[in-house]
Amino acid sequence: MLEEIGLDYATRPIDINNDDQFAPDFLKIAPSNKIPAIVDQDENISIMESGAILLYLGKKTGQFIPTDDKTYWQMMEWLMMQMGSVGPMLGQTHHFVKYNQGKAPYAETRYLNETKRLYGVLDRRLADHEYLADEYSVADIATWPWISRFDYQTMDLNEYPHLKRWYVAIAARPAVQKGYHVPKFVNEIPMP
Ligand SMILES: N[C@@H](CCC(=O)N[C@@H](CS)C(=O)NCC(=O)O)C(=O)O
Repeated sequence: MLEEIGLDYATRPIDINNDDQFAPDFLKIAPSNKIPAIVDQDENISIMESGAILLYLGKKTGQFIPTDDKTYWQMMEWLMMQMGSVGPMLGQTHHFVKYNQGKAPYAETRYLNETKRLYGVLDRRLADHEYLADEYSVADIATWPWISRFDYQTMDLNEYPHLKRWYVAIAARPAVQKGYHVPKFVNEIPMP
């Protein structure tokens, strides 16, 4: 998002494997001890939760928040779908299927089934929409990074052609190509 809107920013990596998210200074800006969180020094304001951060930055710069009422509410419903379903459920798939395979077969099946359901929901939406709302918006910006971990989720994007088309198109955006490697290079953008 910060690359898309073109604001100056600096990153402060929080190593969640080292419990940096529980440091008192971080808890002041992110009381729920989760990344990401931002501080806007122009306004002396801090914000946690990716959905709130995206809406804040979109409103601040007048970008990626649709101005037309109908499209605005489409953006809002798909952003909320990410916050309530895509993020939490695919996150559980990462936990059980990628990082703790074999420990809880019931949970692996449950979250993998939910992941497949959500890929299907997104695929059907994108069958007749270029983006989740009628224009590229914070709903796409919130959702794309979770789909970029299709390999962690053992998902084959080729089985979801509309989602794949959307994923590849967004991956080609210069801001995405740059932002993917912030704060540091880990891997190339995965391609189906
Ligand atoms: N709903 C939050 C979820 C953020 C989240 O789950 N962050 C994880 C990393 S992807 C985290 O900070 N985990 C640290 C912990 O649980 O202690 C958002 O969208 O910002």
